[in-house]
Parts: sequence; structure tokens; C-alpha cells
Amino acid sequence: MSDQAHLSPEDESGAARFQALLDREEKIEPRDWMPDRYRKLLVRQISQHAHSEVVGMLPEGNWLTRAPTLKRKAVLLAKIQDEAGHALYLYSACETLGTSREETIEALLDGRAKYSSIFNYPVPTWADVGAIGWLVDGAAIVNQVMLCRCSYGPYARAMERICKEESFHQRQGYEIMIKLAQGTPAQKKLAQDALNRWWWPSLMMFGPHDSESTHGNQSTEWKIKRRSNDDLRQHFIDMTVPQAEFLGLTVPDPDLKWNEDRGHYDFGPINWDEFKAVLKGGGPVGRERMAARRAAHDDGAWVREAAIAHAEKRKARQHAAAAE
Ligand code: FAQ
Repeated sequence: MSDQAHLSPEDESGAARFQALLDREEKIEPRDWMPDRYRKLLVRQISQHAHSEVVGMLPEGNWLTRAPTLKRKAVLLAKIQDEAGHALYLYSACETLGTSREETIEALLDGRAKYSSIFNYPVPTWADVGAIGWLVDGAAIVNQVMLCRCSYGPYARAMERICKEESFHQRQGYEIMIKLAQGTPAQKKLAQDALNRWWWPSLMMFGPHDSESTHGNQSTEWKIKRRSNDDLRQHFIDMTVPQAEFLGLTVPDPDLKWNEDRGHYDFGPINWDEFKAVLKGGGPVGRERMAARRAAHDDGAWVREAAIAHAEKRKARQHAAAAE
């Protein structure tokens, strides 16, 4: 049933304004009327995105004590802190849609909310940290540049800032891969093995094929998404294959081939059974990620309580000063 079916006269004028804003490529802001489904679609996507940033900090955080040099450690630390910042912008954008931060985080902790499939894979070597920066952040940029033009103002603005930081993340990963690929044969093998592990999961980050995408059409109609999952995936492949060639590494896809007519690379079938299995349970890595996330949340309880107590004391002082 259409969202417009049972609208009151007030809602009708809101709906007309909403459509006019979309048509004029202007942003929808929190004060504006919006269809309930638009709000829900955004809360779903933005909260999943925020959770991905937070859970994405865990595999890299595990490598902080094992980074090979002080410089690498400082750079990785800065990247992880950026991811925390991204999550904060995104949780804030979610709050502008009327869901409390507690509610959103609770949904992650009790397993109702998703985060990106990519963070349910193990990170066994330092080369995997490089591959994450190069491929995972590379895929995230391709996806998020599109989201800078999202119709919802707070999300689009958060994305602009996030994209600037993501390009530094991608560079740090690629630089790790360059060093390894130009190193000893053993180091080059580490880089190749990491590429083998992360290539296909990175392609899955863009979501199912367009024909299987549940939200794609509605999301595109409302200008939340501007490009389809398959379109973005192809763009990522076309951009990344030459980077792998520069490294002297082989993309683990025997069907990968430049198609002169299409002006794109053809590539082999994606294992969607693996994608579904990763989403369902996440296996041992998923359990480990969520256990680490819950422990961090519990350990941080005193910080939240202290911040609330401080805010209340400040408010009381301001009231007292105003009453004098
Ligand atoms: N993982 O109907 P569609 C990062 C689900 S940030 C898990 O096509 P949509 C930075 C989808 O939710 C990475 N689930 O969905 C970083 C839906 O299920 P639902 C995160 C997935 O929303 C780097 C169902 O499949 N980025 O990495 C995935 O139109 C390094 C049907 O799919 C974002 O979240 C997946 N990969 O398109 C941090 C970007 N794909 O909800 C630390 C914002 C699909 O009905 C270290 N999100 N599903 O139960 C988006 O652009 C979109 O949500 C897509 C999916 C493109 C991901």
C-alpha cells in the first residue's frame, strides 16, 4: 500500500513538500515531514553503518600491540580513532530521526541489528591489516562518496567528513601493501595471501545483486542511494584491479578479464551462500566480535554515568545562577 494512502490534509501538504524537495535536489532535514518508511529505511541503514564503524575498530584494535613499527602503530591508532568518530556522527544522525542512542546500541548488543559482513572475517597477519585499509576502506569510499549526495541532510553531511578521512585510511592500507609487495618473497607472499582472503568478502560488502536487493529500489526512488549495489561493485573492481597490478599481486578470480565492449572488467560468480552464512551467525569470529563489543560497552558504563552526573551538576549550577 502506498504511504500516501491514509494521509491527513496536513500530511498531504507535508508529502507534497517532501517530494518537491527531492525533485529540486534539496535536502530533507529533521524538521521536515517525511514518510514513515523513509524514516525507517534511514534508521536501518544509518544504524547498521554506525555499528559497522564500531565493530570495524575491533579487528584493527587487536593489531595495535603488534604493529611492526612505532610509526605504523601511531597511524593505525589514528585510523581506529577516526572510525570511533565516524560512529559518533552516524549515531547522532540516527538520533535526528527520533531514535535514542541507547535504543540503537541496544539493538546491536542483543543481536537484532546488523553490521557489515566484512567484519566477521579473521585477521591473521599484519598484511591483512594492509588489505583491510586498501580493500575494505577502498570499498567503503566507493559506497560513501555516493552517500554524500543522500537526500537526508544529516547523513549526507556526516558522509562528507567521513569520506575525507576514509581516503587517508585507504592510503595507509595500500602503503602497507606496497612495502610488503616490494619486500622479501616471504613478505610478498603475505600480501598475496591477504589479497586472496579479502578480495571476495570486499565485493560482498556492496550487498546482494540488484535483482536480490530488498531496499534498493525504494532507497533509490527516495534518493538515499544514488547508485545500485552492482554498479558500485563494478566501479570498485575497475578501480582496484590496476592497483593490484601495480603491486604485482594476482586478484584471486580466474574469470577476471577486461571487456573492451563493456569498458569494464568481467568477473566470476560471488559465493552468496558464504555471504548469507556470515550474516546469519558470523561463526566464531562473529561471536568474538560481539563478546568484545559487549565487554567494551560494560567497561564503559562508568564513563557514561560520570558524563550524565557531570551534565546534571552543570545544569543545576546554571539553574541556580539564573535564579540569583
Ligand atoms: N553486510 O536491500 P539491500 C566501513 C543486507 S563501513 C551486512 O541491497 P541496502 C568503514 C541489508 O542490510 C561499512 N548486511 O540493502 C570501516 C539488507 O538486510 P536488512 C559499512 C548487508 O541497504 C572500514 C539485505 O542485505 N558501510 O567499512 C550487507 O539497500 C574499516 C538486502 O540488501 C555501510 O553501511 C553487508 N555487506 O544496501 C570501518 C554503508 N549488504 O537490513 C572500520 C551504508 C547488504 O533488510 C574499518 N550502507 N546487507 O535486514 C549502504 O550503503 C547499504 O546499506 C548497502 C546495502 C549498500 C550496504
